[in-house]
Amino acid sequence: LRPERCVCHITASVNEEASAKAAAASVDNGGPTIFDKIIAREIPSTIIYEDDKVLAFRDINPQAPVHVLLIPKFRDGLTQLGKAESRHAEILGHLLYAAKVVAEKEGIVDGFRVVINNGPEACQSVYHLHLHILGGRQMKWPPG
Ligand code: TR5
Repeated sequence: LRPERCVCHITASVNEEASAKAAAASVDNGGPTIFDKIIAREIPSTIIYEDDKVLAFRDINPQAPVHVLLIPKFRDGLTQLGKAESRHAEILGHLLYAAKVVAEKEGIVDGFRVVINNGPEACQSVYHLHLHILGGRQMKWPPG
């Protein structure tokens, strides 16, 4: 492993190392992301929940038996949590409530974790705000 090149996850997994490099190289340019194509059903994903404001689908590279991404359907400038403004308070609250609904649907409501990676130092790789909902195994603390 080359920590100086792999700034995000120190891992032996080729897939995860590739993901970490991609995250380190990602920038918030405000442009469309792969999640726009998922919302538009232009590329396949396993959607497990949606309402008029949010969409939840399985992460393509799961880090736990249950790993769901929950996103606002209308990004409205929310490329990352650090860009939130007061007008986003309602959707941010709705996302947290929807995370609990998803956890219930997935049968993990008694033990789950919600993660938001914000910016390169936190390994954010897709600049459309998203909550990771993880569960189905014993979590560790502190996170990596
Ligand atoms: O690193 P951050 O916090 O930005 O999380 C982005 C997440 O998006 C990662 O956990 C990726 O595994 C996930 N991801 C990336 C793609 C993708 C996906 N999840 C579902 N489906 C996906 N497709 C079709 N394409 C991706 N590039």
